Amino acid sequence: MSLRQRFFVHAPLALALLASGCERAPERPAVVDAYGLRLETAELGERLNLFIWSDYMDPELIEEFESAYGVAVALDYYDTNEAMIAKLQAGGTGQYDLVVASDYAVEVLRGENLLEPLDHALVPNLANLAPRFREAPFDPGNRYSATYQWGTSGLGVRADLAEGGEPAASWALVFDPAAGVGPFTMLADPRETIGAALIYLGHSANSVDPGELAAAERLLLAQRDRVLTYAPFASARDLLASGDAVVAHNYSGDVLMVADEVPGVRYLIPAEGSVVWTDNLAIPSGAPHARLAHAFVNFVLDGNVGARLSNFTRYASPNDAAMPGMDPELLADPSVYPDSAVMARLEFLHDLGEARAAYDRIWTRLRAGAAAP
Ligand code: SPD
Repeated sequence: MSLRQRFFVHAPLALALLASGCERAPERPAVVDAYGLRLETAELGERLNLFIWSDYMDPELIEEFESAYGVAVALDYYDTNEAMIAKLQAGGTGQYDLVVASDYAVEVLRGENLLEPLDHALVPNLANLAPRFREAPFDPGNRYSATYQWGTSGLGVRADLAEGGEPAASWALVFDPAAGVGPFTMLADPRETIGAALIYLGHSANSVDPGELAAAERLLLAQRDRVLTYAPFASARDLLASGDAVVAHNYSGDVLMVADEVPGVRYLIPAEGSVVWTDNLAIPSGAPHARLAHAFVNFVLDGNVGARLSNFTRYASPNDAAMPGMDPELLADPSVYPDSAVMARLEFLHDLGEARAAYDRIWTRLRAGAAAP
């Protein structure tokens, strides 16, 4: 039975005013969903506002949710956690019902009281999450968030265009001029790019040590003239696909999307280490349709939906119940599910608290072309 068939909407929805214009629209029916949860008419609203990274949701799943709950889903996009956080800090919380925030961004938003607690009674499918995603350090017990997808950050390479043949998995491809194999892009993502420089220098991607940060800034400034562009993930993907970039710093799934189309593309996790991350569904404080948002979280955590989501995004699923429906090639791909030796070299980003300002200053100087003090 398809997911669509499993949902039961009490009656067809008739939202438009009757043609006469003076008669009342028929009462909108409540919904009892596939999980036996009832959403009263007043809780449904007409639209779920989802703030999410682009190319991160299968449009067919959106259509299924819309049809099952009789609502529209409006998607608004961002390229970085920092852009999303800035918008919520500037009063955007009342504009969105759901946001997809990375691990450290959940910490930032939570610390500023910008998130609503999750009502677990409305999200029974939380039980589908693998245990490690139920107890993530940034939100133990899923009090405010539920993991959506996870992945790593690394280098997409065009092995077919690289000077000198198959490139080695190393940050040297972008930081050491002698090891370069062609034009390259760096992510327009401050934590990722400053983190990559720190890791190449042998430091933690979460370093707040002023000396280590100064060294990372020097490395990035020395690199800057050789960077084709600081590209958001979608542009980095396109530049790799076109061959304008031979190396592109990017997130795993976005490289793997290109690899599905262009045979010469590989995804490399540098031997020096890299970043591993989770992206998580969370409800902003004051969300206009918080009940509907809970229904969407529960829908995404359905095993069948979770499998289709990962099959679309090419990212790893946190959902144990999704495993049987996942593309076997994806499950077997070490670029998607790295082995334990590679995982041991990866690091999650954390909220840096007061040291956020130091990272902001480095990023601003780097992008503005100003020299370090
Ligand atoms: N195509 C959407 C990719 C979203 C990747 N999120 C990465 C978060 C890294 N901190």
